[in-house]
Amino acid sequence: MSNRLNSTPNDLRAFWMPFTANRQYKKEPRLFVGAKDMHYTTHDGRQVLDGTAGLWCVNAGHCRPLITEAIREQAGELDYAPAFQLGHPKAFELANRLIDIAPDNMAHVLYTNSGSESVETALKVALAYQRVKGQGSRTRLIGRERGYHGVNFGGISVGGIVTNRKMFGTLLTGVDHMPHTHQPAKNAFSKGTPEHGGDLADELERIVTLHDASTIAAVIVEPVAGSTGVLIPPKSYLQRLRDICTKHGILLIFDEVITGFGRLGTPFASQYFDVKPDIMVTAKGLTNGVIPMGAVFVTAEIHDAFMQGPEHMIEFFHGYTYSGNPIACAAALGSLDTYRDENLLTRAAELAPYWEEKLHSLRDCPNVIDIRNLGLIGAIELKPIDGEPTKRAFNAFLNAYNDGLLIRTTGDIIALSPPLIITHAQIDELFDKLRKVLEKNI
Ligand code: PXG
Repeated sequence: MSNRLNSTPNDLRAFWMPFTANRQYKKEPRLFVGAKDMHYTTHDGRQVLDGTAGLWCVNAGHCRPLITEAIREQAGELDYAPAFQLGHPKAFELANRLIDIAPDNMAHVLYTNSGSESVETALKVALAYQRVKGQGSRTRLIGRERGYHGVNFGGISVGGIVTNRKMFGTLLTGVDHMPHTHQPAKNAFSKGTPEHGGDLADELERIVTLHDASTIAAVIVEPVAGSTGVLIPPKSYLQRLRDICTKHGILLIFDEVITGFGRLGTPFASQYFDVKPDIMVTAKGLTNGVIPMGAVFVTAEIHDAFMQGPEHMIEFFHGYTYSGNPIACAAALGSLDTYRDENLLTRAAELAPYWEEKLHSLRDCPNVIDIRNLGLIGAIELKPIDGEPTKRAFNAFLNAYNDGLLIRTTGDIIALSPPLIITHAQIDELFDKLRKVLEKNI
């Protein structure tokens, strides 16, 4: 038993924080104690404009009444129901509501508790699908360099961010990676989808030729890569991936954890690009980030392939204690109601031209080597300080935080993804603040 007498309530040591510079943080802590709509309140009583929707998840803004009420009510009515062999009404209602806004080939939903679990679920569905279809030799999974698919073993195996992979041994076997699509020499300062690089999709053909299609189960990509520092797919790239997958009987998985729920001005990126995956991975905006939850969408063809054998038998040996947790479902329904009532799933399309103009106006700031955008996403790539990679962007993050603006940084890239309720005046405020930070940060 821990000796409680040794701990003090405000001691920061016990919590080993995720993806955090723990030693720096604990010397100079940054805590949020409240939030409303577009703003956080810090422990020292300051307002911080949320330029990142938390971690790309608070799409409707903070502490929205329909969501908080739904959670409160559900907690008092049905707190938990076993997820296996039993159910509760909201899990079914939510699945139907999700299918209503999904790309029209999506027919069924599996629940998870995070983006990482959604990725693992999607990869397992893909492998098992090939097997139930009698194509058990299709075991390979293809990801992409610089891809981010969460932090679990399947996700880091198909992912392509070296810092997230290198400490963890051999990972999943039978995984290959397509090249990333970042070509700053050709595409720097592109507005929207870049002109060059659609042909990089043909690298998938090369990989298929190397391994043979009969060994490949699925390809997984983020339609817009987020965590790596925002890489917008070049024109025609996603359609070409789709065509190659279709030609070779390979499943295409879109990881829509950050693009899902309105980020590009359509409910999902699939609809924005008019490219349909076979499996779609989501989380984050599903519950507005308020309760951990993810959802994996699959086509009828995939689902139906499993529905065979004796009816009393479990068709797919997978699921979590908290799959479709009642309070999570209530939070998701409250989020969908909010998105619907305020037209938030399409609002980014209206804001995108103004957002793009203001974002690209920072081009003349010191050390800016690229700016990219799509929907309500923006990225500003900075020239690294010689010998101290990541420091310039981290300094910008600290300065912005101290000046009342929340930004995200990865490497030397600043990523922006505000709640979809942001106003034009708040877009002005965000970029005015950021300009001051960049001008100071040389
Ligand atoms: N897939 C994608 C595409 C993601 O962006 C995950 C899976 C994993 O989700 P969970 O819920 O397990 O974290 C993500 C998560 C950032 C940032 O600042 C991005 C994520 C998480 C935290 C920070 O870019 N993406």
